[in-house]
Amino acid sequence: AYAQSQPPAKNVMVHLFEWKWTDIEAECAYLGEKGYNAIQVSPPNEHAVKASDGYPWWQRYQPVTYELDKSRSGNLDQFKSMVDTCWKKHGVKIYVDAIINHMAAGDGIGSAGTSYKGASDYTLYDKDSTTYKYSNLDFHNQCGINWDEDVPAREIRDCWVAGGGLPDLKTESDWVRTRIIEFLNSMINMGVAGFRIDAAKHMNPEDITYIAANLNDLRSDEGWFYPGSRPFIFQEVIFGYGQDSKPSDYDNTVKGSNLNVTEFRYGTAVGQKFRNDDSGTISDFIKYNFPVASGGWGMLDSAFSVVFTDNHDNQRGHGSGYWTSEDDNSIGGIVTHFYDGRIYNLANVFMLAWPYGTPKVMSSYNWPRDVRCSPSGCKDVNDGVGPPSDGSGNTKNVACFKDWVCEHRWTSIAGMVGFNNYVQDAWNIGNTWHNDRNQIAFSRVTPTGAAKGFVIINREGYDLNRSFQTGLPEGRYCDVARTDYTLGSTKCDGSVIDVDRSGFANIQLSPMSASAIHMGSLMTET
Ligand code: LM2
Ligand code: CA
Repeated sequence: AYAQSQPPAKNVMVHLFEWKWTDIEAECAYLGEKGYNAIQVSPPNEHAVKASDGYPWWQRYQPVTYELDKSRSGNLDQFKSMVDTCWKKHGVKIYVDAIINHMAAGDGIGSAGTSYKGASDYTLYDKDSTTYKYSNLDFHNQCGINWDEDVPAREIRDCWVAGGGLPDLKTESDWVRTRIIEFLNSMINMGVAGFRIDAAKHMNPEDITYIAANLNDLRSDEGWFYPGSRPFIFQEVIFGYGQDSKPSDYDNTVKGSNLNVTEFRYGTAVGQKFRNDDSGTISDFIKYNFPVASGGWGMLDSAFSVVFTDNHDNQRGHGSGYWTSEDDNSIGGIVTHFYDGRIYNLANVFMLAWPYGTPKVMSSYNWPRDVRCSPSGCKDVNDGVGPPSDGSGNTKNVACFKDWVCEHRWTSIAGMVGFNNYVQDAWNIGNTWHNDRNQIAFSRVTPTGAAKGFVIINREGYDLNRSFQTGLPEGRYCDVARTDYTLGSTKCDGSVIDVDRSGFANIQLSPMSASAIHMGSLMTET
């Protein structure tokens, strides 16, 4: 008999940015096997088509209708099939990126062929032979946000975002709220399990709370979710100094379920420490008590936070990201992203090992970065480039490790998802060690003091050879940060770590690498 414990919970999501539904459906077998809990998918409803801008990724942040018929990721049947297969066959949930603050700018024809007129005429959908529309009555007056000053909440929430370009919906009105609730419920009824609320900072918290309270429970017919399950909601609120619309306005609880918030300050801290910017090193996480359950370092409580190293915006200088130089392409603002290679890999190992928030792994595609600086600042002139395509806006199939970066399949990152699952109830840290610079180690420990996992990160240009107290029971463990390990397997095709009777293990780590073992990677009892 093996002493493996069952994973008490799954908590990690991955953002498959701009993937097609068919590719996601196929990927769910892998995601399920590695222990991923959920996928954030790109906006599934009809969106603007910006041919003259080369079909940028951001066209999908301009909704035209609430029909799911034809987005760049695919059609309705493909969407439904993905939702169905991912959950029922592989236990992986789908979270939809919901764009409900605004509609498409200007006039045009959407991805499913529907024509629209900016801020005055959008045919949302037809139901029961009634046509539902947004007219000019449904939008706030155009005004732009002046980010150069201390910005009042009203301006952030009622003015038009993206340089004053995106018609801002009156989310305080019954008509608009009802349309949004119908839109989100239509997806819940297909089996969708949650939503990222895009631009939440640009809506009043009461509007989001109202919408959340009126969403259906998740599907609970045969094979779906537990009756009474509520959708998982996380609101995109980018913290900004001097801005009077802030993360702590949004960490509400509705019908017993927490409305989460994207905690951008987490990615900033992790980026700075791992990149060694801001004169800090990764030992600071231990020395200065990086938050565990409750807040710290200015961050919200863990139970309300969705955390990530980078997202689709800041990895290209949008959102909270910014470029600082054109000489060194690796300085992509304050966050770390795939371009940083091993640094990025280790930052994700840390995120998936440390007990704070709901982690989100970014899965990107490559694009030809070209950062140019002028006195007014730096910008990647290719920051709009869409996913790998045929040149006419049709997305290619995913091929990992080529055009598609697939960070979620990197050995350490994928292995740490299982680690994260197996240490869920060990929400504290113990056996901490650091070298005062860029080497750290810690155990994940339950409230009664039992260790469930142990991790070491060596972000130095030299080896780390040392005997560590892991706190774990004696046995042979598969090192999931260095091995493609199948949870539950008695085989480890890679690196094995032996823990002795008193919990010690001799560990040898090469430069820029990590080691991690947990109760789910215990292969044999001795
Ligand atoms: C978000 N969070 O609050 C998304 O994470 C972000 O990716 C979205 O902006 C934004 N909200 C609105 O949903 C992206 C992109 C913008 C782009 C918008 C709309 O970062 O650059 O704006 O989508 O497509 C684009 C143009 C901009 C233009 C605007 C309106 O880049 O120059 O402004 O459309 O035509 C005049
Ligand atoms: Ca708004």
